[in-house]
Order: sequence, then structure tokens, then C-alpha cells
Amino acid sequence: MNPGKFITLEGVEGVGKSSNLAFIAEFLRAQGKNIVVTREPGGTPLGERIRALLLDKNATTMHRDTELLLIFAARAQHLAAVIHPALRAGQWVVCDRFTDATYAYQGGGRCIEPQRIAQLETWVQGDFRPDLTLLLDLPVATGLQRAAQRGEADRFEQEQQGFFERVRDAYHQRARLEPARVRIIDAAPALEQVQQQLLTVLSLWLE
Ligand code: Z5A
Repeated sequence: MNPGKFITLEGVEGVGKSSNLAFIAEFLRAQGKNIVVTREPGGTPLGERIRALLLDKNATTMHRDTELLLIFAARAQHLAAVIHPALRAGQWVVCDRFTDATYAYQGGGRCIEPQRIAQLETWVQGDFRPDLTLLLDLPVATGLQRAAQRGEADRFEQEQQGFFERVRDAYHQRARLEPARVRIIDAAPALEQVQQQLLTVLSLWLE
């Protein structure tokens, strides 16, 4: 049993993960927790190099299995070098995306059978899972509109709306399978209202 806790933030394109990550970390720090903020794919020097490969908009011929294996390769490094050491030291880790994103994007989006993802999950993680997952949820069209305000689209952002609809459905399926761990936050209202929901869920969870 780790003394630290592992919290993940999930959602489709443009739901506002980046906008809320610092807010969550700040709230937990105010509760006296020692917080490490990290992200996937990435979180280590090697993982960030793998992230650059995965997001490269010119890598249009990347096979879906290559994508899946690169994601778990980055995750293995992230777990060994950052996540497990931090948790063992009693720190709390807040991670922008983790394996629920793999079920959503590679499972839902790319139509890879969830059983194959589960095999890799068990291989790389054993029985390690997040303690809490905050799933920011928003109609896909709204998320895409929000995201379009940012810079040039990466390889995932070039996908069509149908891809992101499958991603969102797969996230909902994750929440249905594990309702105690995966908490859905309505990401449609103004940022202050989204953050109020986050405070409520986190405060209750900490009790
Ligand atoms: N990926 C994968 O396929 N498999 C995996 O296992 C993992 C990842 C781990 C990179 O992830 C890609 O990796 C991702 C899936 C894949 N690709 N996609 N799509 P990422 O998390 O780094 O990339 P992202 O999804 O594009 O996230 P992001 O750039 O951090 O965007 P966001 O966090 O969802 O949104 P944001 O930047 O905070 O907000 C977007 C805009 O909306 C911005 O202008 C905000 O000011 C605005 N905003 C935010 N909240 C609100 C509210 N409440 N109202 C109005 N406007 C708002």
C-alpha cells in the first residue's frame, strides 16, 4: 500500500484539463498534500520524446498497434521513474491522462479490442490503478470548438468528430464500469462552475 495517492484527469479534446490541473494541485496543496503534477504521454525525458513521435502530425502512417505500444512504453518509464517513487515517498501524484485515455482513444477511437489493452495494462502496471479519476465531460462539438482556438492541430486533433464521439462513449463506459473511481464532472459550464464541482468531489473524496 502506497502512502501517497494517484489522481488522474481525463476527457476528450478541449474539455479543459489543462485549465483545471493547476487548480486541482493548488487545492490539494492547501490540504497539506505534497503534490507532483505530471502528464501522459510524457512525464519523463524519454516519455516526452515518445510523446513527440505520437503527436507528430506528419506520422500519418503510424499503425494503431505501434501507437498503442508506444503509449505503454512511455507509461512503463513514467511509472518506474516518476509515479511509483513519488507515491512510495508519500507524495500525491496528479496526472493529466493515464490508462483510461488508452481505453478511450486506442480502444474507442482506434477500435482496438479492450482485452488487448487490458493485457498490456496488466503487464505494465500489474494491479496498479488510479485512486481517483476526474472525467471532464462535454459534448464533442463544444470541445472541438474550444480546442480550435489553440494553435496547429497535432496528429490526434486532426481526427474527425466521429473519432472523438467514440472516445467519449468509451470514457462513459469506463465510468459505468468503475463509478466509485471515475467521477464525471460536467465541463460545459463556465470555468468557475466546473471548478466548484471539482472542489465538491475532491472534498467529499478526502473525507
Ligand atoms: N492519448 C492517447 O491517445 N492515449 C493515451 O493513453 C494517452 C493520450 C495518455 C495528447 O493529450 C494526446 O494524447 C491526446 C490523446 C492522446 N490527443 N488528443 N486529442 P493531451 O492531454 O496533451 O492533449 P489534449 O487532449 O489536446 O489536451 P489539452 O491540450 O491539454 O486540452 P484540454 O486540457 O482538454 O483543454 P484546455 O487547453 O484546458 O482548454 C481548451 C480551451 O478551452 C482553452 O482555450 C480554454 O481556455 C478553454 N476552456 C477551458 N475550460 C473552459 C470552460 N469551462 N468554458 C469555456 N472555455 C473553456
